[in-house]
Amino acid sequence: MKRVFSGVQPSGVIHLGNYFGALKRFVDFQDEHECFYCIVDYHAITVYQDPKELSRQIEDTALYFLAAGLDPQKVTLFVQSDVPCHAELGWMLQCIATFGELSRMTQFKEKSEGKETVSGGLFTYPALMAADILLYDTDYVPVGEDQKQHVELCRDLAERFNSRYGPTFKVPEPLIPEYGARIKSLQDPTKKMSKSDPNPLSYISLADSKDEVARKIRRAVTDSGREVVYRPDEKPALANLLSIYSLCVNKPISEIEEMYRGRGYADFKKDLADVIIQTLEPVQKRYSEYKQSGVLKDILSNGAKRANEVSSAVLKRAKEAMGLSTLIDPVKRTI
Ligand code: AQP
Repeated sequence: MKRVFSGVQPSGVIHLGNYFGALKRFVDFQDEHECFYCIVDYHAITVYQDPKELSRQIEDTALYFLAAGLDPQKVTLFVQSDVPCHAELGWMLQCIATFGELSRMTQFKEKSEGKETVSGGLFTYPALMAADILLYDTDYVPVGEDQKQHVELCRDLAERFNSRYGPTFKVPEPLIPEYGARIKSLQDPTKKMSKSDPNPLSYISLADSKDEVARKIRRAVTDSGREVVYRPDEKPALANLLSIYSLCVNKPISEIEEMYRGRGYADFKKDLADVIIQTLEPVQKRYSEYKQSGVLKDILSNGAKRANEVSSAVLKRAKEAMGLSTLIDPVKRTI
C-alpha cells in the first residue's frame, strides 16, 4: 500500500478551506492507502498561542478530523509533539536546508510581513514539515496549493540528503486537488481563507451555526454587476463563492452558472448558505458524537504509538547515515 502523510495546524477553528483542501480529501485515501494524519502543534507555536487555547484546539482539530469521516481503525491519527522523532529530524534537516531557500518561502514572507518580531521557528518550520513527511517513507502528501512550495522544499531536502549521505529517504509527491486547492477569504478574494485571520467574517468555520453561515454569506463581498458567472479575473469574489458552491454540491461550476442564469446575486447567496449548512450538518453531528463518546484520548494514544514505531526506524536510518550517535536507540529510547 502506498503511504500518505498530511497535517493540519491547531492554530484556530478549522474552516471550509481546510475542509475542502485537506480533511475531506484525507478521507478519500483511507481505504486504499496507509495514512498518517498529524495535528502539527509544533508548527502552530511558530506564532504565539495561548496555552489553554492551544490544548483546546489540538483536541478540537482531532475531533474535526474524525468528524470529517476519518476512521481511526484505518488511519493513524496523532499529535506531532507526542512523537519526539519529528523535532529531532526537524533539527537535522534545518542543517541541510539553506538560509537562502528558507528565505524564499512565500508563507514565511506573508506571515512575517509587518510584524515587529518574528520567531526563528517561523523561519525554519518548512524543515520541520519536511521531517514530518519524510519520517513515514511517504509516497503522497495531499495539501492545498499554499503548501505546494513547502512540499517541493521537502523533496529538495530529501534528494540533497540522499546524495550527500546515501539513499535514506523516499522522495514524496504533493497531491494538489484540481478544485478546492485555494478557497479565498470571504472578505478579500486576493487572500486565502485562513484560520488566523482576525476577521471571523472572512471564513466559514466548521463549527458555525446556521445563522452564522447565513450572515457570513450575506456579508461576503461580491463584485459589480449581478450576473452569476465564473470569471475569476473579472469577478474573483463571485468565482470563489461559485467554487465553494460547486464543492458543496459536487457539481461542475458550469451547471451552477446555468441554474442561476437570469437570477441575481441575492438568490445565489441564499442558496449558497443553504448548501454550506447542509455540508456542515453531518460533520457537526459526528463532531458532537465523538466529543461525547470520550474516545479521543485512546485514539490519539494509539496513533502516537504507531507513529512512534514507524518514525523512529526512519530516524535511526537518518542518524546512522549522517554519522550521528545512536547509543540511545531511537526505536527503544534506551541504551
Ligand atoms: N484557503 C484554503 N484553501 C484550500 N486549502 C487550504 N488549506 C489551508 N487553507 C486553505 C490547507 O489545509 C491544510 C491545513 O493547513 P494548515 O493548518 O497547515 O495551515 P495553513 O495552510 O497555514 O492554513 P490556515 O488555515 O491559513 O492556517 P493559519 O492561518 O494558522 O496559517 C493544508 O493542506 C493547507 O494547504
